[in-house]
Amino acid sequence: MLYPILTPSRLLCDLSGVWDFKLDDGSGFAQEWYKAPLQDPMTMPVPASYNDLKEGVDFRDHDGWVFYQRPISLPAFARTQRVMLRCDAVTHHAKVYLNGALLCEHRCGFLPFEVEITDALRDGQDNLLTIAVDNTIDYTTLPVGTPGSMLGGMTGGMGAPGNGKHNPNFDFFNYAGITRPVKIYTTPKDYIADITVVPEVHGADARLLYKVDTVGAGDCRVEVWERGGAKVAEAAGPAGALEIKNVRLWQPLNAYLYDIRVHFANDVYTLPYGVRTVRVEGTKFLINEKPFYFKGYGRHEDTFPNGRGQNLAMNTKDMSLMKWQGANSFRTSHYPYSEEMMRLCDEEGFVVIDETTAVGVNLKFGGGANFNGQPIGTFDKEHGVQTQEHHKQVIRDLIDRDKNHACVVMWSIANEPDSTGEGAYDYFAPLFALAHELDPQNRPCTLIDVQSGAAPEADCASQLADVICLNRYYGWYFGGPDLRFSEKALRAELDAWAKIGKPLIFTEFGADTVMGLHDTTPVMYTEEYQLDYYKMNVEAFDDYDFVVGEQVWNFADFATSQSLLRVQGNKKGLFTRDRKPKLAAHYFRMRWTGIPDFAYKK
Ligand code: BDP
Repeated sequence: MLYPILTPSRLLCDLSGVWDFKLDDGSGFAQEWYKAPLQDPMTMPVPASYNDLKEGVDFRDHDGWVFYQRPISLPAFARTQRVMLRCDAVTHHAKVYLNGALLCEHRCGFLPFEVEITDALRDGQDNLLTIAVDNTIDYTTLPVGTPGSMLGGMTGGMGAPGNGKHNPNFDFFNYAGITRPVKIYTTPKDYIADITVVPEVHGADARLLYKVDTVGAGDCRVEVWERGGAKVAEAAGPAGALEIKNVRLWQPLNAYLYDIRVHFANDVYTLPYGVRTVRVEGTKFLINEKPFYFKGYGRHEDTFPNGRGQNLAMNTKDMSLMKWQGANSFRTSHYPYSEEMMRLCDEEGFVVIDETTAVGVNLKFGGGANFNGQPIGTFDKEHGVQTQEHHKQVIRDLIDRDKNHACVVMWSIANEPDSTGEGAYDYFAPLFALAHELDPQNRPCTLIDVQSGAAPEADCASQLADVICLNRYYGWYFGGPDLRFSEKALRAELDAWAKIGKPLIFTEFGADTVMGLHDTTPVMYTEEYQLDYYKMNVEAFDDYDFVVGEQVWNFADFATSQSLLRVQGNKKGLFTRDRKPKLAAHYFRMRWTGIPDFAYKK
């Protein structure tokens, strides 16, 4: 799916602004709120999560539907073209109405969808656009939630179950709303529907294999331009090869992007494109055929008061802070990030592990889920999660959106699923196969492995993942505060994974730390303990050649549901939520600026 841009043939209008808004009181659909202007609406900015923007726990924790509304109109000349309405992200389930009629419905709160509105728009008057949004999470959704009537879930045993609400089976606040922009864009009637480009590098030169999906009649021409410079390659036809002599590669932290300009009939579209290769060989992760070392973070799209709402300024600030520390990569934990962020990573040379919305596919959290007192297996056909088909759809849509990004070097199929549970292999094997089949670049795929204590052989990640990615909390949830004991256990586990013969990245390790808590004896939650915790962990990583990366959990403190372990949110950030560094942020700055991006472990 193409990112909407202004081109000589396409118009683009951003509908960001203040919309009318109302929480559903249970009568919204029965009374057809989408057919007329909302009665007594509140104001609400788009894009943003709504939760932190008005006061009161009932508002913040609203469970169910809300309605957003605004008038839209277009000048008649725009309607001589094909007019599309595009929502970049509506969390989690959207119903879109124009003038009272349902245009489309979409599930998945972190990926775009669009619908043609050329014929639905009324000329010469305002049109009433309503977007109803549902934040419900349960055993059929990704992320997974626990129905309020059920026991279990991440907050299981802490008072939440039984309250009639849907509780997250994951550790971040269930922010909701229209979290990324809503846009109208136009195309000619004969148009470019999609572009796919696959890089091959041969010595000093590159060949880009391209395919243009088109609708209608016309000739297709593709050109490659240097930024602000010369045309370096061109080809005709909807599929073919573009030959670039003396190619300038996209390198981590040293990005170079070409502009690929596609012409079809009267349509024109420009795709920024970085040329680089990615593959796994033995226990190495190769970018441009050189062994890469991942330094960086698991993150969240989480700021105050936007919630998960797009925050372009913070994206730029975060990138700057990560570069200041010598980081070169992050994972889009635990959902696809905005397209603006992905484009920024292409521009800035930041390496990304791109994750689906599959978090919480694990009913062992919080002591385990149960049904009438009987333990439930995560993949139990009757009572377990019912997410596999939706999971496939999310993988399709993610790859469709992000397939051309140079920054994306690996797909993460899920975060901390029950990969040792009965039925895990049968659940995940088709998903890995699908991702490999759909990705035109056939990037490596992984799943992010939960600390379960099981042997690697008993974990389907050891068979399915091209790169082993571990979330490990030795010295925190396991063994804390005894760091010496924890270190032994960490090293024992690394010895076991060494036998699998694949590269390994620590995609999470961390300790909650409240900024400003200090002690001469490093006790848990102090900045000194966080520092000692990290030193112990990375010293162990350095002793294992097949460990090819360290991504700290988390870049910044972030909002979560309330529980006994969360002090106004998760405090594992190296930065506070307003991006002030804790002691350990300075430590990693020293460490990472001393570690080369390539050939750290030869
Ligand atoms: C892991 C999860 C992550 C949590 C983290 C933690 O992947 O989402 O926030 O642990 O407990 O289980 O801080």
